[in-house]
Amino acid sequence: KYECAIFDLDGVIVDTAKYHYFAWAALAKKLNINFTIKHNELLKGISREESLEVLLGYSGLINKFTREEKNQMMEEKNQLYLSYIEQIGRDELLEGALCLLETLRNRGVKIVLGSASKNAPLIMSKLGIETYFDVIVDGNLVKTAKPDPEVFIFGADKALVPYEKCVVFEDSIAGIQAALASNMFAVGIGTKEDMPLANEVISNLSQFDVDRFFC
Ligand code: B16
Ligand code: MG
Repeated sequence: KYECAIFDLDGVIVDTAKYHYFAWAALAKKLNINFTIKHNELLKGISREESLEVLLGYSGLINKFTREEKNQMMEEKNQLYLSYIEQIGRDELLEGALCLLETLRNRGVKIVLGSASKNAPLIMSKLGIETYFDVIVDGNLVKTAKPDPEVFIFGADKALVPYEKCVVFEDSIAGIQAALASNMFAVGIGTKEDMPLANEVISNLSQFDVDRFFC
């Protein structure tokens, strides 16, 4: 059986992945870049800096901008994202999230956050869910973003749990790759089509069979 559950935040616990998409789409529109929800799949889970590079790469514009201009674009995207999440409340928690956190806590399972987002602390405090987590690792604490395993390795180390005893819940291709590279069990939240490498895929956390994995 497993001992630790590691949760991604955006798109797994809270319905914020759509706000990242809306904010990148607004920037893409301004730059005349064709950017659809399918293009957005590759931006999920990766850092803000890398997301911008992928977005600009979709148009071949990658080398056209100075560092300063790129920083400005990221700032603009983040401000728009922040405006979307300003009003966020518990009604934006994704199906099954709170119930699973409660169940795992009652069973004494270690609960870790492994998010790429620098805004994770703000979202967690707005939702009032920090208390569920034994360890919180976010985009402010890691040097190398997913698909690098650093975020999950760091979280498991802080929780003092061996990597092979961890189950990771992820909604992104990069996150699934990071979990597998950490030798952890990777549960995709979404569709098999979007996350073909996941050990298993469920549509939301209410579908997770706790008894199969945790005592
Ligand atoms: P920020 P997660 C990730 O969060 C998002 O999936 C990804 O779209 C975003 O670019 C990244 O955080 C960085 O977010 O701009 O807020 O620092 O899914 O790992 O919880
Ligand atoms: Mg995510």
